Amino acid sequence: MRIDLISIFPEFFDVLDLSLIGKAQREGRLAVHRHQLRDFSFDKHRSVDGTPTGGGAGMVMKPEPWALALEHVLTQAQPPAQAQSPGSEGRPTLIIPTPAGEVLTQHTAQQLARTEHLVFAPGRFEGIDQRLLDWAPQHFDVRPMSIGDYVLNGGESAVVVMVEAITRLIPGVLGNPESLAEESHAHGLLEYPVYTKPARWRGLDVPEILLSGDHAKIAAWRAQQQDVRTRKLRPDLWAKHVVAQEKNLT
Ligand code: 6GU
Repeated sequence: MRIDLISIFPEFFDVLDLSLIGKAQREGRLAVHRHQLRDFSFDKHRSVDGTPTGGGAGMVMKPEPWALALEHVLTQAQPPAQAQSPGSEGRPTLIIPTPAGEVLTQHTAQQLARTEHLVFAPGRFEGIDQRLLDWAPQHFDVRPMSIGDYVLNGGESAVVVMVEAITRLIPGVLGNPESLAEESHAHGLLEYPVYTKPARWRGLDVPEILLSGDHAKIAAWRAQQQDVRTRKLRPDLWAKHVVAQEKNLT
């Protein structure tokens, strides 16, 4: 997978060189390219923002530096000779982080993990001029995306979250692929509680069933714990799960 990150703070993404995502890059499963948005602004101050037309607070990002940066990414990623026509398969996906976007879910992350090329365009200030979003579908599958119902100062930290959620699902990135099947949200439920040695710690015991060696009973207990936890902590997920189960039975 190729990932391009365009920002006025490209250093923000240095954390992606750490841990499993850094390892995936070194192993060639993933190529992350960072771009300084200001390199595509050519006025004296390399400015990327302007006052909102029509008035109002804050600043709005100009569309032209973004368009030039995105065109640069397109030419880097696909030599012009092989350029694909608009509407064809294999267009890169352009993710625009915004609290006004579709909220990222495990399902979306799984879908995005199967794409060849992701481009992230995190804005700062009050956001990017709407015309950039109106122009971009000529070249990209555009997806405005949020990571939850709260507001961040800029999209960069949301990009780090999204890249981590997506890239860990690429085959070979995670050490133990079995953890993917069992973790929270993989099947619409929260994960069961986990324990390690010692069996008794500060007067607290590991549930006895986990020491029984009876794998069927342990699996049943864990499934029941997932139900209990999800019902209690995430009634919204539980309601969806119940509906999905009813559909499967009929
Ligand atoms: Cl993607 N960006 C910003 N600025 N705030 C957010 C967000 C994104 N997702 C939740 N809040």
